[in-house]
Amino acid sequence: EGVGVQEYTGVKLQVLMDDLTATPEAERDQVKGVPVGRALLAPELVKSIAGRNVYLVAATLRPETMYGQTNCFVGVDISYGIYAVNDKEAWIHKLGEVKGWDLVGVPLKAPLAKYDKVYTLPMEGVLVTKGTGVVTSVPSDSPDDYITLQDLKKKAAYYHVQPKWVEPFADSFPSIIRTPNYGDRAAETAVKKFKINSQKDKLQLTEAKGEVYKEGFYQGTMIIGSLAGKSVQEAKPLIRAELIEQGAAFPYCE
Ligand code: A2H
Repeated sequence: EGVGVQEYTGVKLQVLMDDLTATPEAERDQVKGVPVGRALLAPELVKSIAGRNVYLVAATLRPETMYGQTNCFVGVDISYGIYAVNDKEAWIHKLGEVKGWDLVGVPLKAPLAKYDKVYTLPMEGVLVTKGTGVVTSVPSDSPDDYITLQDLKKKAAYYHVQPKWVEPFADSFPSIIRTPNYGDRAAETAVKKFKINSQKDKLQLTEAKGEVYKEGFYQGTMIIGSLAGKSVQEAKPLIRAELIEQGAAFPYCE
């Protein structure tokens, strides 16, 4: 990690624009009289992104866990910019802006994930100052992701999410790393061990995160994908390189 520089991987989750178009307006939920979810289709925005592939970019420290993605998290009150880029250039020309609320329910294709389609969902602790403000979710190996997904399942109406965005993923997510002390679903084991009831249990979550990270990184073995059987330490840089090679990710430092 060196002198205060974090080496993240920027993972590109592609917005499934066609599926987005098919969403009936009537399915949108309301918060204080304002419709929420999937306003990425606002007409002026559609015009400015016409013909482009649109991605949500998530910064992760665990590229080897991308097989276990079940959804993506955003902060509902964060403003996200939409920028035009290509592989060689970044243009300082903003196409538009969306509130996190308007990304909730947006369908995505996540690289290496077992699902053809995952959804963008709300998370309370997303920091506007870290990475891209987009967190890809791996409930098998991240206690934050696991407990947030369970919260959304239990309180779908409260969080303004549709059950179909959550239920198919919340229990049947794949195991991707085997660990000697925490099993194949290290995050779930840790959430139980530290008696974590919701995403608001910050202190226990910090402890759980540390434990799961150590256990997975130092003692974990991949049980899925092209590097099944290899240790997490061996697999991590190789899977990162594979994602970058495919054009599904890029190195991201801050
Ligand atoms: B990690 P660090 Cl499987 N706000 O990716 C809150 N959290 C954020 C964020 C933001 N704006 N941007 C990134 N993150 C999360 C995978 C993962 C992560 C696993 C296990 C642990 C883990 C799947 N989610 O992180 O403070 C992202 O989640 C444990 C901390 O820079 C990213 O990696 O160390 C991690 O936090 C970066 O946090």
